Amino acid sequence: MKLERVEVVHIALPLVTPFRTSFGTMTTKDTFLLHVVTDAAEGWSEFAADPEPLYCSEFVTGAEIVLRDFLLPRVAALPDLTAAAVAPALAKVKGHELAKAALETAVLDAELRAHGMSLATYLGAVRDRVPAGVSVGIKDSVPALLDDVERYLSEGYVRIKLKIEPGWDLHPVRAVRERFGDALPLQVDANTAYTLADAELLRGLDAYGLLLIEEPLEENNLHQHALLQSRIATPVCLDESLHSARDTASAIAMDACRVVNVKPARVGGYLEARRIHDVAHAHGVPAWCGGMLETGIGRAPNLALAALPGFTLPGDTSASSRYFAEDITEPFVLQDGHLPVPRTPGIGTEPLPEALRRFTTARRDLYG
Ligand code: OSB
Ligand code: MG
Repeated sequence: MKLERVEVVHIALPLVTPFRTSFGTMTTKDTFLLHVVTDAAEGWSEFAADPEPLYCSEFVTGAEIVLRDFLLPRVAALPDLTAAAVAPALAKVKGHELAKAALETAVLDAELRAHGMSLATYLGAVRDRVPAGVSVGIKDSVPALLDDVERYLSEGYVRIKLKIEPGWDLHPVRAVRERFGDALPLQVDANTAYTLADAELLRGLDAYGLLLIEEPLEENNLHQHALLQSRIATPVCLDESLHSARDTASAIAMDACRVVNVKPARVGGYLEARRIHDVAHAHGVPAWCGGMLETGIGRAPNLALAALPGFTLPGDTSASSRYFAEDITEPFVLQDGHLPVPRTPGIGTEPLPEALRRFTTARRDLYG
């Protein structure tokens, strides 16, 4: 393929409910889509990070500049553009995995459309629907949390993840266990909010039979996560600290994690995400597909990934209605606790032009 044109489409979609984590509160999904035009087909992707660098170091304004000035010129210079050629062409640019992932995914969407193949088939999906978990934000009170969890369970979600932070950890977990029972698949996500000095407090979570505790300590500190794992029974799961298959291999070898959260954006795209899946699967380490409150453009390819055999735990791939009253694609609807794996060519969805127009805040040509 040959790259002909690339545009960014900035969008802002109100969330149905504010989403509070240990790093901040989101009320709007504010990001950009990448629209790639090649001589063979067109492709779409969604940049996964936020306007502020609070979950990770990347952010919306910065990513647009990185794409325009450093990533697109390298990809445009490729004599034969394929998705597999994107990461090698970008390897000399340090970091910026989420921006790289957006570019690789849009190219992959175009390439697969040109071949009439779905991303699920390309990645090796073995399921046509995937169980859906839901990530529940920090609330002002335990009764408000219990109401939220009750509503999600009545909608059919098969696993609950509670966001935690110092001051909002043992108490809400105990309340959810007491109300909904020991059989409820339950896990927590601290988004780096604790230190090793909190090990005894975190050990208190062992009493509640959690599936895992996600990213309790600072990003990239595999050593301290391994020390924590040696002191608690709850399996440690890494999110922010895993940027590649190599990181994942190191973390598993060090016993810094016993579960892997795979977010394609965080690791530079679906090709590296597939390799992380393979590393985890080969070690018998359970994996699941994380999320970044994506619109349908980011959600569709995550569902394809989540259908691989090593994704043995339900992911954060929730239905569109958990996030938005109206999405920019056909919505993904929960059915019997599951979401369907898209099976049409490419990522398996595209923006609905009229909805996209209404949620668009700016459009700019980045190339061509
Ligand atoms: O840490 O998994 C996280 C959302 C935004 C940024 C980071 C995270 C999350 C979530 C929600 O937990 C996942 C989702 O429902 O998309
Ligand atoms: Mg997380």
